[in-house]
Amino acid sequence: LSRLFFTYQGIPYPVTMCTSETFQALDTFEARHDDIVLASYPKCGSNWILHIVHELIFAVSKKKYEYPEFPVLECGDSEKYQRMKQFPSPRILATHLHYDKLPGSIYKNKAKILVIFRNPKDTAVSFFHFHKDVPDIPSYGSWDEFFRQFMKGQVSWGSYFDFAINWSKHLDDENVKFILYEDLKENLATEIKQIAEFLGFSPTEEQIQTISVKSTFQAMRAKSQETHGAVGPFLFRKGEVGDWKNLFSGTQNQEMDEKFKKSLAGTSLGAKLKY
Ligand code: PPS
Repeated sequence: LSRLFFTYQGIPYPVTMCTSETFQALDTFEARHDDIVLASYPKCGSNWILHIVHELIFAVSKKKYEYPEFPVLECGDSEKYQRMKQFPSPRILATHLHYDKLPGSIYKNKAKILVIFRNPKDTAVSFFHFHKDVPDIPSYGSWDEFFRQFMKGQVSWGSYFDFAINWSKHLDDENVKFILYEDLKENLATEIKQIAEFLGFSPTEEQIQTISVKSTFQAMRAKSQETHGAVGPFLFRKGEVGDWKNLFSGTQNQEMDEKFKKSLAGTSLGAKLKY
């Protein structure tokens, strides 16, 4: 599996998506005040939030959001940050990076940041299926093997727990809004309304309802080939809370509970996660 990754500043990244040249170039990236950053560990729901923000922009501006780059900030060739200078505002920048690995201009220029979390058990299960199901991504062989590597942080973008600890100190920062996958599942319209308020958009109640209908798992999965190509149906796999119960053994459950207790239970994030 080591051929899957290259390590940059201590974190494994997928060789098919990231390069050290791009990481070096990222330091020169100039964020704008009206950039919208979506920060999440993989599989916590970033495509969901991306869709909601696209829809909100469309609702308030009537402009279909066009973005000619792969939406993850740290993926792609090292020239992308030059090209991005030409893009109209607001630019939406998804990222799986730690808070302190993002370019400082994001904080200096006070871009708005949505941080999306999902409980680590469902996140791990979603990540496992993604590797197993998508033909172009090497599979881990078995769930047990994936679980071992996930717990060690030997997966793309490293450890969920390190990512969580790193962001945990910044969830109440100015310009940061914390979002939970589980809250979106429970009350989509309310969450969309809060996201709109945070971004300074004022959609009507009717627009919020329309966006909610278009943002359910079923609606997004139905359109997933149109929006995400062949990978769509794998990306929008099941969309549920608690799917971990179908794969975790009792021992694995205990091991993750212990890891959670040791690393996150005392943090503000630990108290917020629906675990
Ligand atoms: S990625 O590859 O890291 O960008 O994946 P990401 O988009 O962050 O997360 C994918 C999981 O989010 C689920 N998803 C949704 N769940 C509920 N409702 C909606 N609308 C929705 N959109 C995406 C998606 O199904 C993946 O989770 P799993 O558990 O694998 O189904």
